[in-house]
Amino acid sequence: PPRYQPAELEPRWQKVWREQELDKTSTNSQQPKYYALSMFPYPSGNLHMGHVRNYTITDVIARVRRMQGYRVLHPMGWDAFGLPAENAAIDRGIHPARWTESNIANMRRQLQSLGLSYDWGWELASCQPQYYRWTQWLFLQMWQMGLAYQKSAQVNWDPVDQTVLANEQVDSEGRSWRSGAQVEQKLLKQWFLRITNYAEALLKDLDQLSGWPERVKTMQANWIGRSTGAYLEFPVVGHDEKIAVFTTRPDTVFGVSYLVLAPEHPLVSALTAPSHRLRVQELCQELTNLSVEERTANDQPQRGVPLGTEAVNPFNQQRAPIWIADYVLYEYGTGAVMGVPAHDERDFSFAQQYDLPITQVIVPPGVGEITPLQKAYTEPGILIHSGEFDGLESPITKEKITQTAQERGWGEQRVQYRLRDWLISRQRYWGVPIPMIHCDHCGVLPVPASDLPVLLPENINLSGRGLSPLAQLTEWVQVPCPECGRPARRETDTMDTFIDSSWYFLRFADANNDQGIFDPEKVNDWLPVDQYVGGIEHAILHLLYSRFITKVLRDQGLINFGEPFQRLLTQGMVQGLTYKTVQTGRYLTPEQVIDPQGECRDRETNEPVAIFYEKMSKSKYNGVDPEQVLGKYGADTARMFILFKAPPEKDLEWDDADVEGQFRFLNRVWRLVQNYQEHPPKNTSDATGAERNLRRVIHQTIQAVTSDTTEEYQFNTAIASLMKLTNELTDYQGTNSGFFDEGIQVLLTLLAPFAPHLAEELWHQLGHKGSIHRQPWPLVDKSALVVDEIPLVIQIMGKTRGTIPAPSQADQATLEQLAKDSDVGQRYLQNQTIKKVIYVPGKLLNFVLEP
Ligand code: ANZ
Ligand code: ZN
Repeated sequence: PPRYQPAELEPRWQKVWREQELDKTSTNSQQPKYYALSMFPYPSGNLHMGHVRNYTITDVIARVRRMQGYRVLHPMGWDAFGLPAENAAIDRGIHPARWTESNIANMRRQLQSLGLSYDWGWELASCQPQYYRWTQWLFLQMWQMGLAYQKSAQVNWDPVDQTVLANEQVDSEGRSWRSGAQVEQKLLKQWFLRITNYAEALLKDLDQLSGWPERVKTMQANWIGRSTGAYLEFPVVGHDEKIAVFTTRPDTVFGVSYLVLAPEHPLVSALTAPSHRLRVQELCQELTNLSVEERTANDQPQRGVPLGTEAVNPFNQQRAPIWIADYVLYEYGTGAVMGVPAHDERDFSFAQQYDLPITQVIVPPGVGEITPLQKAYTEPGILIHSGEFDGLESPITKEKITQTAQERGWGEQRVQYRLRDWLISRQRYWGVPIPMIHCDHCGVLPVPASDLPVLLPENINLSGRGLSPLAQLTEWVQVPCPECGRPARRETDTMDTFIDSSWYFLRFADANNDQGIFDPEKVNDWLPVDQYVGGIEHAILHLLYSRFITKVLRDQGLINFGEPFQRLLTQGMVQGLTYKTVQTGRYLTPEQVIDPQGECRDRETNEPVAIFYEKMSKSKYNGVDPEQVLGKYGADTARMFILFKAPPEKDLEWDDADVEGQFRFLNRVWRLVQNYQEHPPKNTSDATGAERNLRRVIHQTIQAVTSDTTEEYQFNTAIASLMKLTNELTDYQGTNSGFFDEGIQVLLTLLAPFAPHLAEELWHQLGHKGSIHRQPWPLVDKSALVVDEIPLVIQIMGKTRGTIPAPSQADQATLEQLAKDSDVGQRYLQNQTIKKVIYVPGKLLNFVLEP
């Protein structure tokens, strides 16, 4: 019999499938739709194991749905703009477009060798003019809706990549998500999208997303950061201006001992007394160059200076000095706070440092004022020193005080979000040009829609970093004003690439449309995405932006849904075996260590080496190249291993022995089918107990694999079920059986989404004509699942004493009698008084005896 040779049969079937257009998207509207989508990759040049895992998961889901009769949209494309292409151009003199094209070609070939069932007719790349034309169109729509605007702002400046970054792209330590550089602050005129208009909707609609991991929803909610509180105004002594603060604790307003403005606050200059001007200017200068993280770091004393003026607390007429300080941010709330040292930690340390009064206005119930106060009391309590509010409980007083402020014209209730508008300007070449024109006479104007796309010029000098490459291209920048015709200038910023990826899932539903962004009917038909699969690293950025753009297009009347992704699966990382020196923390290759099995040491320095699993990466020498695994075992084994090794959300530890194990399993299936062909069993019609048993395993497998691939996504247990069925069938070989044929057919059909090549090959060896991937998904015959006999566990006083075979349909009384009559019963129950019997149906009887 022929041997299992994936290297030969996999490319052969891939060719046949391509010729037969097996993966073409069905347009039969009689079928229910299913949209299965993986996050499209950045074309860096080569697939890594994380990609393989992501796309394999989605592929299995898509294949199962197809066999279940859905018309499935399962597309693939390229998130093709971005800095690496530009940096490659600078480093190696290749044009970003050529570099990107050749990377795409290579990665497409790699994807195809994995047997992923994409309809390549719907492929798109965000760097193609036929795509980014509509990204520009989308921008212009947002401009018209008042959602795109330009403003001067303190922005995050990445000194390595020489570009600004959105807040979302700076981590909690103030580093760039891409270059890792410490981000600086710069005042620049930039383009923004008004995502804050959608803060409430983005938060509220998270409730609809029952198919999303809780963790991701929590991350989004925290990012949006909704606080309810009060907006309160404090008059300033000797000035007409008032200082507005946002506070979540209006109940503490009688404890205000000072006010603080952010150094950037527009009132700082007007409210600074001449005697204080010098020190105020000094501190402002010092602070404006620091990032938020540096300004608010906890490991240093707070920096502040008084302005020399005072405000009046409208509630008790007390005067409060006005300060500026590092811990108040201009970007949040009103850029000013009321300092309540007794009840806020940062205010407490600030007051201690600068000797400001600390007045308790909330005390623990039944305890009273704490003297001396060692730290801020932030718990709820009873109000004191608070005039008409004395004796009330603090939580309910929040509203009372806000209401009082409202009645007397001092303030109002306010909802505040942490979310900021989305900064989309980038001073780089390889991105979508923002389609705007600056005219000295007419102002800022949109490029007329008929002039789209604004093409990226091909002839560009990318010699080094620095000024935006487009800004240096005078002949490209110069353009007649669309309004007055006089010489004007193109906008030279390009868009953040997260805009490209915030609408591609819509375009996939109508990828080749050259008349419009898409046909709304098609998008409303295919969307929302039924299953989206991708990395947890996109929990905030990409998913939030995509939800935002979807809502914008809905409000514009283009589409009829507000949430793009019904179900979201965030797959875990693929980790590789890592060697790292214990003291010096250097990563080593397996070749650089001795005795990797026992006590591991650096071959060169003899330093002890720690062995553990960590996310695969080049710099850690722990990566496994997909091409190598494919070359050795084939795509089917790689797919099986990845799905079998861990549930999809969990991290996966790469293990060569387990890869080998899956290869052996596929070989077992292969041999089973070869034997079956050589010695076909005779069909018998008498259904013996053993035969019914086989049929039950067959249908249990259908049931398990179906739910594991459509409901819970437990591909590992699905494969375990397939292994069990294979074993069962192998045990039956040589026996004549009426159910053996069914068993083989079911095994191959259920295996098809996981190991598509092997299943197809064996299917054809059995003489079938059409593709196994066009077979209907097997259905469970409920009657086959009925068990005649169950093993009933007998317990005495909770201790298992034995198991007896029992009819599955028998009632409790019958089972009790059976148990008493059994050997176990004879031994343990004779001459005993039974106090009660606990029955777990289908499983056990527990006899509780009188002592
Ligand atoms: C007085 C007060 C008393 C406060 C108290 C807290 C406790 P979240 O939950 O993040 O919304 N705050 C307001 N604007 C600020 C800014 N621009 N920079 C720094 N801090 C600012 O927090 C709201 C609280 O953070 C506000 O409530 C304010 O301090 C401070 F016992 O006001 B609170
Ligand atoms: Zn003009």
